[in-house]
Amino acid sequence: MDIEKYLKELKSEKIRQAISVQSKVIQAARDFLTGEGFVEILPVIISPITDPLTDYRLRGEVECYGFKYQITKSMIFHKQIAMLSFPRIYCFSPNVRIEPTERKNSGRHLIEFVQLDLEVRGATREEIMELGERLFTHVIFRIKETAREELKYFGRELSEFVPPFPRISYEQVKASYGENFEMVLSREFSQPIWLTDFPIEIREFYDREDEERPGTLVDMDLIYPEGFGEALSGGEREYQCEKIRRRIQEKGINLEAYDLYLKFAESGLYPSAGFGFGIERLTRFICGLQDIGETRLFAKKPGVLSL
Ligand code: ASN
Repeated sequence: MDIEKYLKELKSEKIRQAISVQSKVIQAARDFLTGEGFVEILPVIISPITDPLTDYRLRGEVECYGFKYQITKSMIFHKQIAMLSFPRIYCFSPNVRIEPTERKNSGRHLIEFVQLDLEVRGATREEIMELGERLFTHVIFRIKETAREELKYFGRELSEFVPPFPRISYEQVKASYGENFEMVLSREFSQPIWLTDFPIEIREFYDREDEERPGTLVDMDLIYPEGFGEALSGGEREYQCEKIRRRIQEKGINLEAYDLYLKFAESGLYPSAGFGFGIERLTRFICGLQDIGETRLFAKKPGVLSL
């Protein structure tokens, strides 16, 4: 491990400026969500269940008292279950995703990161997208007011972001922009763009399938402009036990792995919708940084031993 690197990071003016922005982003988001009637819940770090995510991401597992716990990849299931307690929740949720080493220098991937994860009981995708737009514009507005010095340091002029943001479906985007559509889209637009209606094969089992258009999900990503890529990801959720069971099986996942979650679904979950906003990526976008490693202390890049 490169101790010199850490000493440099700890004393780096650039990283300190970025973290100062980040701390103001967190404050602004908290204020906004409190004003919207949300309750902040504390993060879950280990649990018998977590987001399956795609196969190439290895499983982070710990054994405690002979039980197998997974390290949280996202709090998706806990958010859904927490709807039984509160109608609107959010959490600054640390996630660990063991990304392939090839992503080491992508500028956008850390294996340990934090997402602002929220969920709203009974919400539609429309409502949650509108909330996402207001959250984003509120944070940007507040940062322009409270982080003038930091933005000056980065030479960053943030444009006016005016909702509603443009929308494009996955099908349209693939037809017009080809395989590398996310980056092409992100470079082409000057406003954030909503990417909607992902096909069922390329997402996990928990976002709701549109009954009128089988095979298409009622979900969305928000893509930053200026080539910064994905900002958030979310959607409406499957909440009926039978549908969840079928979706798990269609993914070729053993039902037993989600036995505990299915028990909650059997006893009744609310319909809900939500999303997760990556905090380091938001910091990277606001500061205009190429390297996400500069948005936090102790940043962990795929394949690199880090503190
Ligand atoms: N947080 C995301 C969501 O709410 C899920 C994820 O991060 N994989 O949909």
